[in-house]
Amino acid sequence: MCLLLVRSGAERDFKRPGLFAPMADDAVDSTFAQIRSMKVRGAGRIARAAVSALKAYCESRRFSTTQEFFGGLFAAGEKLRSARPTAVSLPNAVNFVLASARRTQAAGGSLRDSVRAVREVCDAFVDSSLRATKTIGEYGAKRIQDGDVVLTHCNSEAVTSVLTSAHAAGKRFEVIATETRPRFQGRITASVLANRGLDVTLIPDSAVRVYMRKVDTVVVGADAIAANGAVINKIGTSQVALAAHETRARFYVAAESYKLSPMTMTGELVEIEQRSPYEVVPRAWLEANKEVKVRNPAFDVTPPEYIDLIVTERGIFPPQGIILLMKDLYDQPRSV
Ligand code: RI2
Repeated sequence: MCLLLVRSGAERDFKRPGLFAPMADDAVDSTFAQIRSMKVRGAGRIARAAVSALKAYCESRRFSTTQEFFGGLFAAGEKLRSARPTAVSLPNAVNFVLASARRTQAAGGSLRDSVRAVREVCDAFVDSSLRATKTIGEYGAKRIQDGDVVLTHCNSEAVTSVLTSAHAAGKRFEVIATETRPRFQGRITASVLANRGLDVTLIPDSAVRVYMRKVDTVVVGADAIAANGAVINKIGTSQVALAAHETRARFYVAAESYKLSPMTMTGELVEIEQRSPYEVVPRAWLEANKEVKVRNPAFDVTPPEYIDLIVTERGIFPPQGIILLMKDLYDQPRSV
């Protein structure tokens, strides 16, 4: 798992205390680069990777003063937060650590205690994220029926947790996974589920409407959920939702509560990431067809009216009710 690669790097740095500032910067810079290039991808994984990089910052350097420690930490958080713009799990995770760090700083403890407190909050976030994925699996599995055909799009840990958990509970169902162009994350889903013994069929994205006639339930993940219950997820999700709506297939979203976007409570929009055209066509093709414009939005928005339920680790909500959870979690729009 990508996260483990990042974490093991961080742990290796910690075990070499003779290496100071450059290692700390390496951990943050390399995690930033891995998130940006999608070597580490998936909204939950990028959140945990960023927090693991903050922990690496704490562990791989000897700081002279608390001011130096906190200054570097806030700068690292700022950088990591900007690695990708759409998945709100990333700023929410970083803000969770930084908000706690601000409280620690205000309490005025020793440098040693401050570093330890921040490390502990990083561990707490990663643990709670992994537990949330497991809990979502248990809750969501109750909504999968024997004999169902379940379609999913892209690759979401929350979704694979639901499907794996339903399979482990002895339910017999078929999974259809879309390829998910242009980066083919559907192949990851298909291979992960097949390795766990599930019955999986991979289809091109363009075949979704053809297969939707036999689909009972769609389960997708989320990169961000807005205050009105709209779900921002991998490009193509809204087309899948439209096709599910046409055939009356159930449409579920599986997402940890840190995918809720608090900024949307005050009217801000979620930025949709535009990625390189070379993910869509080879460079040589574009050079030979210079007059063709290529656009590559990474995400789209599924309106709440196409969604039946959002499964979180804090319970299952209709999209119109997600605002209640959001208000519960975020007393102020920008803080966790
Ligand atoms: P989990 C992914 O984004 C997909 O859109 C996926 O549905 C979503 O994150 C949630 O994934 P990308 O990083 O957090 O592949 O459930 O662009 O794993």
